Amino acid sequence: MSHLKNQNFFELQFKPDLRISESVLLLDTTLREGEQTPNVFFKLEDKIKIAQLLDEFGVHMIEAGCPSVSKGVKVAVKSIAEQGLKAEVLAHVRANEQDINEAIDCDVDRVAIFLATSDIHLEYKLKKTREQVLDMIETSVRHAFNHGLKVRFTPEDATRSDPHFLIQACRIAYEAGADRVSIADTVGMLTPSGMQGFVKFMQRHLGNSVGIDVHCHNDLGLAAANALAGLEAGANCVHATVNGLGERTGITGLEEISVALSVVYGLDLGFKLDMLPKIAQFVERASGVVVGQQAVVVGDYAFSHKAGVHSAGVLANPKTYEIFSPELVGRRRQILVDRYAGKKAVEEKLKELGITVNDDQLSKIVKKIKEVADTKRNFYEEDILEIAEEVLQVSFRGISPSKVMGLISAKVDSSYYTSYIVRRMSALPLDRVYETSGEYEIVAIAQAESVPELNDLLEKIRAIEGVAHTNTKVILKQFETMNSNHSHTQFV
Ligand code: HCA
Ligand code: CU
Repeated sequence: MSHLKNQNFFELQFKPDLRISESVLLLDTTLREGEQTPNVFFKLEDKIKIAQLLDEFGVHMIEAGCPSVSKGVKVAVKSIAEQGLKAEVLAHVRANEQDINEAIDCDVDRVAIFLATSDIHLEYKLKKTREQVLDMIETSVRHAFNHGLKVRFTPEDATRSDPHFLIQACRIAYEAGADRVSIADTVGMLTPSGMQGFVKFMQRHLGNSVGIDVHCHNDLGLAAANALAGLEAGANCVHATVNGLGERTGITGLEEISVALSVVYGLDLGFKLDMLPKIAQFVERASGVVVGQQAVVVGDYAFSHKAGVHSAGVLANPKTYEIFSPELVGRRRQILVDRYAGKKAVEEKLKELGITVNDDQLSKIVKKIKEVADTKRNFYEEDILEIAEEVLQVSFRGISPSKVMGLISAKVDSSYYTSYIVRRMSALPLDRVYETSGEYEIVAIAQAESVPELNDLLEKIRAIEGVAHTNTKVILKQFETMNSNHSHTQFV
């Protein structure tokens, strides 16, 4: 029952025959590929929480980890398999019986057995002949299948493998019991058209009884595009991680692929897209890998409009500059005011502050804003108020900035490294974090929409292992100084 929610946008792509089947599956591998991101270590509780969030979001498969990596990883895989999730739970394993037995101990639904098929991996990494590799595939897949596990086979570095050997390997895996194979673009070298050709080639030689996964690395920034191209060509499972985590530059992001499937292809796959900010934030904190401000869907700036022309358009009809509404993904749009702003944006901002003006006053305020904002990088809500006071010849002393600022000092337990705590704190939505001398080792500046939100942030800091106690000062008023240009807060 595939339908197009957004006919116009779709038609604009000049490819009305573009379709992705609504039976497409989404596999999340944040806990396996994502934990292969440099410096990432997920605690057991965090892994369970991430799996629960993903299950609630609606992913179809969760790749929970590779049990042979360590005892801790194995415990996590088993714990996730025991959660009774709707999603199919997988263990990622090498092509040997011991790895598979460890997965069997974990009670997972499926194993993803991976073994490289490219000559460069065979020669330098595996030091095995093609015959040996085929033999390992056959034996390991059969072993897992005979133990009642569903099996996916991943020819690692598939995209650099000899196509005929690749097909041979996949056929052997299929005959031994695998019902899916994964096109692993391990080094992220494909382009979208290359991926399309690849999927079609695989289908031509393997037939329709084998499901095809696409696993796209982002080394050239093409992971999401390649994944979509693969699905368009007929692959029916896509791999993703929250915030695009993974080895090196990561893989396709859950947020980008799930939203694209809904917005561009009009598919209703039952995902709770409005959970994305919460999931992204949880994984940001648990991983310590900060989400960029311009990240797709979940970045701070994803729904901010700045230039006057843009803001005016969006205020008249958000579709002028948004392909989907922020509410779809649980966000809100922001209209920014600085020297780029025009009358519409300023009028809107003043309205938010409870100030109504006539057209003449508005023009004067905008003119003055441009003058003042031309001299400095950061332009605050106080600045707008001050300008409005001057132009309107009234005092808005009763109006305080809509954001609450706090200066938070944290004392570090002597058995922890300060740098460890700073790193955890850096993943929180704080403006700045400083390591300091004196009684408190860390000082942070935070901005929140409200006092309860500031308290919430404080709770999160206190919850960091190793934070002994905190001391918070709420900032009542902020003053400009000679050097304020490099100040760090900006009211929007
Ligand atoms: C890796 C393996 C893998 C496997 C992908 C898959 C890859 O390099 O660690 O099983 O689909 O990128 O080849 O992540
Ligand atoms: Cu990978």
